[in-house]
Amino acid sequence: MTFNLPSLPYAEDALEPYYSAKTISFHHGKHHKAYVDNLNKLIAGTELESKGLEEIILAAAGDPARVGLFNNAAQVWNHTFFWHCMKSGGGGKPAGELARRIDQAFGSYEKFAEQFKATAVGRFGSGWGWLVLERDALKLVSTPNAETPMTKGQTALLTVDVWEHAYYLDYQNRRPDFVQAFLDHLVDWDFVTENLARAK
Ligand code: MN3
Repeated sequence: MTFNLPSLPYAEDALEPYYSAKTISFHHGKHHKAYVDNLNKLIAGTELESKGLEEIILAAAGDPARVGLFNNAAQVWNHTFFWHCMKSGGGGKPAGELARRIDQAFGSYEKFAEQFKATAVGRFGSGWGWLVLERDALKLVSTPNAETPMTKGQTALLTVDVWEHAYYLDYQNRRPDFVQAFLDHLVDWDFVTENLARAK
């Protein structure tokens, strides 16, 4: 099986002015594509060639001989998931069952947002900030580099990419401003709601 770069769920300029077409063009067209290309090279001619992406990630996780394979496969998954976490006109408070679950877990949307931001901004170096479901509990976690929640038995609900390539063209060194804009203007809560429903 050869993996293809998945199409974006919106036009490259759909998230302007909070996430520029220039950033998306490089982030999706160059960074995400490079992970796909590397993954295809690494599985070519191996027993993993016929496997699905999640199966490859779980097979390579924690294997010192397959670090490169894990990194590229997990980054393909993380980026595809990340693109769907955003939409034009997104952000702000969620509604319905998801809002109730967030209030229950964190006290209020405002407290959730504060902790999500602290988790994502506090990740030293490259990585990801996540809202996950673990044994029916909502949790905020961050992962370094390509690490992804599925290897810890957690279900990803929402993520923000905090590698510098994700925000440097638009926000330079201001990671907190990027995460704030992500929360206020970009999050697709319908996607998060679907992920939560699917996890049950
Ligand atoms: Mn990235």
